Amino acid sequence: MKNPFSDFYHVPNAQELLDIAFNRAMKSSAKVSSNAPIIIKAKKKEAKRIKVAIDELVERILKIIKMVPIINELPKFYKELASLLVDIDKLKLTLGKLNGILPILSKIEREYLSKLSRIKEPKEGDKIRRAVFGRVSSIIKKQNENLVYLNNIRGKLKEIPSIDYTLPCIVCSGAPNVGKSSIVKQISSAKSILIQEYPFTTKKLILGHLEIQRRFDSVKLQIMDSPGILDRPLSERNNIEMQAILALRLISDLIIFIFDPTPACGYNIQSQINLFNEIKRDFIKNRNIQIKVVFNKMDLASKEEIEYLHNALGLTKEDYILTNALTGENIEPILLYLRNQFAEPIKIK
Ligand SMILES: Nc1nc2c(ncn2[C@@H]2O[C@H](COP(=O)(O)OP(=O)(O)OP(=O)(O)O)[C@@H](O)[C@H]2O)c(=O)[nH]1
Ligand SMILES: [Mg+2]
Repeated sequence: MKNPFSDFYHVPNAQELLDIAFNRAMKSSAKVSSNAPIIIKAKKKEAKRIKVAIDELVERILKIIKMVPIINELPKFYKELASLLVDIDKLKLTLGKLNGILPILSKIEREYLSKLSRIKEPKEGDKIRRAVFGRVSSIIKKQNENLVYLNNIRGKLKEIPSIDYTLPCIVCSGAPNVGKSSIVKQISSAKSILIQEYPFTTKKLILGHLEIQRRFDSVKLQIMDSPGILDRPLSERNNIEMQAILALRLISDLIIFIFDPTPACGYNIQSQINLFNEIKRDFIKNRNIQIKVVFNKMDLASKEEIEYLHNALGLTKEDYILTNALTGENIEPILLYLRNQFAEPIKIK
């Protein structure tokens, strides 16, 4: 499904909105016959300007409000992810405040058009239009904070990946800095992923794809890179870690769990094992999905470090894949594993 926020376009600030509306208003021209009395011409001209300005503002604000999907009606994954990225209550309140000014603008329009219809001198028309623009300006300027807020959260929401629910989704998970992004980069189309030597480089869910050839056809897999997760109680995890948990919980059809058997990542083996066990316990059981173990950084890992991890997890040599995600050495077994897993046509979810 397409990211429901993909049509959430740039939100103009108050000044931009006013400039657009007033410019259009001043460029508008009323239909009035050239030999009409000057007072009629003035009334028509200013009425048109007032209408164009206010209608433009109402229309643009309505468009902004409609651009934001109703969060409660979204599929669970998008709903929960949006709640992690933005304060939904604040978002609703902001939209409510913007919506609240629409009847006020319409009321001003009615009120001043009626005043305009009663003018006696052409120059009074100009005064009335200026008064309308003044009142409208102050109303819109009071909304500036709300408009800027919407434009800011838009940046975050637009980055949510578009998940195709009909294709399998493989989530790469593990502690921070173990090489998750490096592996996703090696095996998928996501080539511009940021890789750095410090933890929490990845702060959001990133989706790549991998095409698997089968006997008679091919299938596209979704490969998801996720932020690192720390071994700590769920309630203490931050919003970055919670995005990874969300992906494991709601969209994973298979999990690749990546260990760094060396001290390089900065998180000890026991904490990585605890995290692995938690994921197995909380996100694998009852869901009938597979978890594949990868020991990354094979170039740095000593024989003892690998053996220790291997024994601590109670695995056989066939149960895990040793990789060097930096060079791509031994990445092929991951691809082979995925090919085998999805050798059969996939049941649509
Ligand atoms: N020597 C070696 N370094 C690696 C290997 N894989 C990744 N690295 C390095 O480890 C660091 C972290 O790699 P990332 O791919 O960003 O790790 P990550 O798990 O995505 O990290 P976060 O997004 O911060 O959780 C980078 O400096 C990588 O170059 C490997 O197999 N060998
Ligand atoms: Mg990363």
